[in-house]
Parts: sequence; structure tokens; C-alpha cells
Amino acid sequence: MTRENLAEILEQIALLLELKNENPFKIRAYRQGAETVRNFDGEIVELAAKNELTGIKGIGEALRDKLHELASTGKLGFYEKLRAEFPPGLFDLFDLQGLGPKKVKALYEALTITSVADLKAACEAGKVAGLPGFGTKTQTKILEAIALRETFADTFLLGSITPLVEEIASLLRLHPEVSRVAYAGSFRRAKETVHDLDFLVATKEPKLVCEDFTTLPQCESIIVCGDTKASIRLRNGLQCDLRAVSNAQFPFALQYFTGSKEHNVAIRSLALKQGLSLNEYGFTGESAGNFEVNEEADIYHALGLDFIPPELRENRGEIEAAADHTLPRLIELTQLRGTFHNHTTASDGTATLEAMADEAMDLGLQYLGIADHSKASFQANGLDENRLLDQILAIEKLNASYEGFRLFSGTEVDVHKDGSLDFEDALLARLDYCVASVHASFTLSEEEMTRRICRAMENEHVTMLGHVTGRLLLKREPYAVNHAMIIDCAAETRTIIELNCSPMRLDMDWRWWKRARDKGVLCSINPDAHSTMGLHHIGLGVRLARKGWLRKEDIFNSRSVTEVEAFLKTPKSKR
Ligand code: DGT
Ligand code: CA
Ligand code: CA
Ligand code: ZN
Repeated sequence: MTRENLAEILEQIALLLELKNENPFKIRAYRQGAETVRNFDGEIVELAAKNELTGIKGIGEALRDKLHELASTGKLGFYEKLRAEFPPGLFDLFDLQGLGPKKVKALYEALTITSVADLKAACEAGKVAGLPGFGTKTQTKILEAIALRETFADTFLLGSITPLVEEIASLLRLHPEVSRVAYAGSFRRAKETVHDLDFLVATKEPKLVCEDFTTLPQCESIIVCGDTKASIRLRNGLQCDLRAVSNAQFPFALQYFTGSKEHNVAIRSLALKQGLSLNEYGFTGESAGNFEVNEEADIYHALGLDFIPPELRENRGEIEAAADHTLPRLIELTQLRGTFHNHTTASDGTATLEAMADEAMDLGLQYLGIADHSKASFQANGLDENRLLDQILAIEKLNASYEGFRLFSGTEVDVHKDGSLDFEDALLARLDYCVASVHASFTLSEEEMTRRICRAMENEHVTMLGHVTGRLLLKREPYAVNHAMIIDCAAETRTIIELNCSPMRLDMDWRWWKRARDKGVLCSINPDAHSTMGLHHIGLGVRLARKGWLRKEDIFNSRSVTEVEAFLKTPKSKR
């Protein structure tokens, strides 16, 4: 049982109770319980197992008993009984973009839809459009969501599988016959989404380690188990491959299985030109004996290259740069001094201003930028002018009480369809900074959308552009924008572009950052946190910034609080 398991089960209970039309207060208690569990400052699983969760705000008696049962036995009778009242396929419906409990309930009751397959058939037969609250537009949207789900059935978000990867790697490290452990593949390269995980171990007992790999607690089924490799499927559907090699082969296998394929092809042909043949086991060829390879870096050095960080291995110029010794010195998490674009309970966040600030301090940050939604985002409880003014005062007051830390007051102001902003300039001028984001009217043409966003960036008060394309990885396609023009406009107007590091956004996409950097555009690594745990995504953001070739000097929030204050006070044209 992990913290996330506990929280998810509480959330599922809330959904089930909603399906059953239960008392809304009861439903809300479970939902809040899930958030409390997620954000709890302490070893919540252990405390629950020992039944020591007393006097915690947001966890009443009933919830405490349930958490205790879950953490100590791994099961919850109440939840299982509740689940058994509904067909299991029903839960998949909640994963579809745009389908909440109310809609799922209506589909279930009116059309006895109990699976995604049922829903697809009903939409195709035109039955869903006729339901109250649905209509043809919703029906088409549901079909699109189902199609996306089918395309992405075997694709996972980098950010959401990271804890799982760490867990498996640390279990492998505990194996007495294993001397080295690494993960390779797209995960190591920090691709925003991955298809399968590739683990690698050095061992003298490959067969035994492969067999033990198939008995990991996370394993649901065994795909293959051989003498030197094994593949398993985890409970969440993710496939994990393991290769067991000798200690001498390990660096070569790590280089090979990290990929990308395109990078490897180019590296191998470079090796051939030097009379070396390279594969996953080692060097062969006339000059192979000249090199001693203990680490992966030794392979690159043998070829006359600087070590290439895994994030860059996409054959997009990194090999040439490594040969010229001009690889960028990539940003590191420890270099971040603060972060921007964060929400609080004032709009749709789950943590208060104070709690967000405390978490940022715990993370070792010097400053935190708040940017709650503006009034046009009414679905996210966006702030109107008065509430924003109140927040500015609350932040001033808090700042007076801090030493060595400060909050920056900002807004995530909606960009209207025509590119105008949801707040007047006079109000924006009273803020420390402003993130401008598109949250509605996604279907404009590329030209109109680009003009809309550029117009927002031309505003003197817009410090940074939020999530450039609005994409939700595996859920919602990006809206059409011309990245090249947006980057040019950002450079011209001295507007920072954000790297939104919410796991499902990772927007602007890593493929565009080098271009932005070369035009002098600054990047702000922004978690878009809606909870205290959300702040922890800055680590994921750093991985993607690295993948985008960004260095410390390209990252706005690597600057000290004094530098940031001075920057924000300077008119855009002089920055
Ligand atoms: P994905 O699709 O997210 O799992 O992406 P990768 O890159 O992890 O791909 P995967 O798991 O199929 O293979 C891991 C690495 O192994 C890949 O990045 C490069 C290497 N590799 C696999 N197949 C080939 C191949 O046919 N040729 C070469 N040169 N390398 C390969
Ligand atoms: Ca892979
Ligand atoms: Ca693989
Ligand atoms: Zn937003």
C-alpha cells in the first residue's frame, strides 16, 4: 500500500457513492480525505497501519478506521462491497475526458452502459445524443475520447510512472546476486510518454534474477521469462523488460537499450568509421582492444565524444555537439531557486496560500509565485478583481512574516478569444507578475490562435505565457498554434515561455526549446501546482528542460530572489 493507493481508493469510494446518489457531504468527506492523504506531512501509511491517525483535520473516525483497515490488511471490505454493486467495466468510463460521475450515472441508468465498448456502440448508434444533458456535440466528443484512449492504450505518462520505476529499481538493487541496476529506454531519455520500461542488471546469475523479476509484487502476469531476459506486465498494464548481463557488458547494454534507436544508429556508424564495431555487448574490430570500458561514458570517450546526457539522445544534433565539445551544460534541479504559476484554495487548488508557501520552503525554494485563475475560468472558481486584491493583501501580510522567503503575487489571467485579457491593465500592474493562458475557445484556426496568443504576449504586464498548446497528454490534443511564430513573438516582446510541468501537460513541448533558447527566450519551469504535492513536479520539469537543451542561464526560476525582483520591476522592453 502506498500513499497514492490509499488516496485513489478514497476517491473511488467518492465516485461510487456519487453513482449511488448518496449524501453529498459524505461524498465530499471522502474526496477531501483523499487530498488530506496525498498532502499529509508524515508517514501516513505507517501511521494508518498502526491506527495512529487521530486528531487529523479532514480525517474523521469513519475514515480513520477505513484507512487503518486498508493499510494493515491491504483490503477494505466496505469498498469491495460497494464495487461489487456495479459492473467492473463501468470504472473505465471515468477515464474518458469529459465524463464525470453525473454523466456516467445517466449512461448507466438510461442505456445500461457498463463498459467503454458499450458506450462506443451506443454513440455510433446515435443513442447517446438523445439523452438529457448530452446532445450530438457531446456524443461526438465521447467518440473522440474513446478513439484517443484506443490509440494510447499502451502509452503511459512519464510523470505518473516515475514512483513505480524507482520502487522496482530499488527492489532490484536489494537482490543479492545483482551488482548494478539501471533503467534505460524512453524513461531514461525523459520522453513525455513511454510504452514500456527497460531495466538492466549486472549479474553472474542471469536466469535466477530473471525468475525473481517475475515474482515482483507489482507484477500481474509474465509475458516471457528466459535465461537472460524477462518481460512482465504490471497491475497498471505497463510492460517491464529486464535484461540481465555480465558486469563487463553492462555499460554497452545500458548505452544500447537507452536508445534512441536513431541515436544508436548514428553512434554505430561513427564507430564503424573508426574501425570499431559496437553492439549491446561490447566493441569488436581491430582497435577494440585499445579501450577499457567500465562506465557508459567510456564508450562515448572511446569514440572521441563528450558524454551525452541520456535526455539528449534523439539524434537531433547531440552527436555533432559532443564531437565539437559544445554540448550544453544542462540545468539541474538543485539550481532552481523558486517557481511560478501555482494555485491555492482561492481558485481550484486544494492547499491554502500558507500551506503552499510552507511546502515551497520545505523544498528549499527562496520564492513561490502564486497565479490563481481569473474570473472567466468560472469552472475553476476564478478570482474576480476584489478577490484578487484581497489576495494581494494576504500575500503582503505573509511576506512581512517571512525571513529568507517571499511569495510573488500573480494571476493566471485568461486570454479571451480575441487576445484581450480577463483583467484590466491597471489591476495587472499591481501584481508582481502575470501568466497568460488560453482556457477556452480551443477550436480557432492555427492562424487565429497564434494571433490571439501573440496579442496577449504584446501586453506589457504579461510576464509569461502559460501552457502553450493546452494539450493533455493521452487525453486531449493540443490546440493548433504556430510554435515558430510564438517563439519569435516571445523573443520580440521579452515574454517568458513556461514549461508547464504538470505530468499531463509538459507544455511547451521539449522539441521547441532549443529554438526558443537560441532566440534568447527565457523558460520558467512552472508546476501549475493545485496542491502541495503538485510543487514536487518541478523535478519532472527539469528533466524535460534538459531534454530541450536548456542550461541554467535559460531558466528564469534559477535566478535568485533579488535578480527576479529586479527583472520583474524592469519594463519588458528593457529586459
Ligand atoms: P518506448 O517505445 O517508449 O518503449 O521507447 P524505447 O526507446 O524505450 O524503445 P524500446 O523499449 O523498444 O527499446 C529500448 C531501446 O533499445 C531503444 O531506445 C533502442 C534500443 N533498440 C531497440 N530495438 C532496436 C533496434 O532495432 N535497433 C537499434 N539500433 N536499437 C534498438
Ligand atoms: Ca521502452
Ligand atoms: Ca522495451
Ligand atoms: Zn491553466
